[in-house]
Order: sequence, then structure tokens, then C-alpha cells
Amino acid sequence: MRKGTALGLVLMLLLGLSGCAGKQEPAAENASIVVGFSQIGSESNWRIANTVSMEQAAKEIGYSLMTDNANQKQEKQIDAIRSFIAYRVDVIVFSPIVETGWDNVLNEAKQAGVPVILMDRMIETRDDSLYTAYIGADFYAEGRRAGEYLVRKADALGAEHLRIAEIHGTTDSTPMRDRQRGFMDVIRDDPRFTVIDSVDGDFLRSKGEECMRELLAKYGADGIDVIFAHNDAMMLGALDVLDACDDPSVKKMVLITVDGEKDAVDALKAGRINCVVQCTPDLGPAVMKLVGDLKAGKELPKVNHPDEGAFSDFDDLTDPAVEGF
Ligand code: GYE
Repeated sequence: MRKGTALGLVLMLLLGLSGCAGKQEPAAENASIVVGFSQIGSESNWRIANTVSMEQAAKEIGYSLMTDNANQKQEKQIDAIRSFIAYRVDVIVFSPIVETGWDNVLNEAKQAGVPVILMDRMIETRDDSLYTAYIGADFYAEGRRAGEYLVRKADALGAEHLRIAEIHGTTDSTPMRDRQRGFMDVIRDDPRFTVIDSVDGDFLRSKGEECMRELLAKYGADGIDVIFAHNDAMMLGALDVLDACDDPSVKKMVLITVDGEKDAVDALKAGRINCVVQCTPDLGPAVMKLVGDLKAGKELPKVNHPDEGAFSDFDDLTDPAVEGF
């Protein structure tokens, strides 16, 4: 018997019982479409919101979603992909923790005729046919937005020299590589800026805290002017350390972060963070649309980016559009 008929039946029953009032019921045949989803882990609120977005979108359209959470381990993601292939799911959606090391397992998927959609992060490969489409943020543009904010802030402050400490995300992941590249491309040739350090916070709040403690010990509160954190979790961890520090120089630091979770946007509104570059975790509906198009035999665009922007202390922060997830 091909794939999860039993799982499909359970899902159909559940949907039948809980049918949301006012919403269109998903087509019954959709439950026979099985999507295997390999998620990286639960390292940040971004990731948790992204998992919820995938689950809700699958439920709404009626696809059967098999989710595996790899707890930050590449080997676990590879195992999950192998089991999705063995199960003969219709489509594999996965968010690669780092860019390299996927060619073998993705070749296995290709040989088995199971299409792969990369969600959120990219892979580095010489063979683009190993995935059907990528859907996720343009991280390079996000990095540039962070840099452009800093240039504008330096102009407004009339700053002559700003020392920047970067707390970057998981080494060799797409958002880490591209946010750094985009940021550096904007500030590199401007003599007002020096990146004094770049440390690995692995996208974790606990590590952001640890990194901030180490940076303060190494440079002192008056030795750092700007913190660029690659995500809110790390920035919020760093902020805990800064808020507990009684040196008044910490209040002058310019703080730039990425994602847009509620706590970070609230800290921006409270004047504790200066800029939040947006990165939407709500990719589920667009992913399910790609799955549907693929099943309908349509050609998918190879790269799909959501629209994103940035919020900062230059904006009217009372605008209701300034909100986090
Ligand atoms: O910025 C971070 C998460 O890949 C865009 O991963 C994602 C990043 C996001 O853990 O919070």
C-alpha cells in the first residue's frame, strides 16, 4: 500500500469532527497528499512560529503533515529525510541547519522520485536539480537592511567612529552567511565603521547572553558602540546582560537585530533596541501552495522570497503595523 492511508484516515476524521465554522472544508482527497517536514529544532521563537505556521497551513488545506524535529542535529535531519523517502511521501519539505553535506541524501530522494522543497534555508551544491524550489527570506537583503540602518544612524549621530561587535547565527547556515555578507557589503568601505569582533551565538538566547558577557569582559562597556545580532533570541539574551550592567555606556550602544518577534519589537518601542530587521516565520501557506502546484504538475519558480522590511527608531512606532509575531 502506498503511503499513509491510515494517517490520512485519522486526519480526515479529525478534520471532520473539528470542521471550523465559516471556513471552507479542505477537499477530502487532499488528505492523501503526504508532506514530510524536517524541521531544524526549536532554537528560537522564530523557529517555533515557523513550525506552527507549517502545521496550521497543512491542516487548513487538509494535507497530511509528518513533522520531524531534529533538535539541531544534521544527522537527525538526514535520518528524517531517509525515513520520508522510505515512506514514499509525496513531497519532502526541509529546512537545512547548515548549507553543506546534503548531496548524498538528496540524491537518494531524487532516485526515489520524491521532490524536495527547501524551506527557510538553502544548501550549497553543484547540482541544483537536487531540489525543486526554495522558499524563504532573502537573508542577504536582510543583512543589507541592517547595514543601511547603521549608516543612517551614524549620520544622525554625527558619529566619527563606531566599533561593532557581531553576534552571529549558526556557523555556515544560510542566514548567518548571508546576513553577515549583506551587512558587510554596506559598511565595509565606510571608514567610520570597524567590526571589532564576531562571535557565534548559534541563534540561541542562552548563547547570546554568554557572548555578551564575554564581549563586555573583553572590550568593556565603553569599548563597544554597536551590537549586530543575527536574531532576536540572541539580542534578547544580550539585552538581559546589558540591563544588569550598571555602566551607563551600555545605554548608548546601538542595538540591531533580525526576526521581529514580539519581545524584540516591544524592546524597540521601549527604546532599548534601535532596529529590528524583519524575517517572517509564516511560510506555511506559501509552502502548501507550492506543494499543491507541484502535485498539479505545474512548474515551480526556483526561488521564492516573502516581502520583508525593517522597523527602527526612525519610524513612527505607534503605527499598528509595527508589531511582532
Ligand atoms: O532568524 C532564527 C532562527 O533560519 C531565518 O533561524 C531562520 C533563522 C531565524 O533560529 O531566529
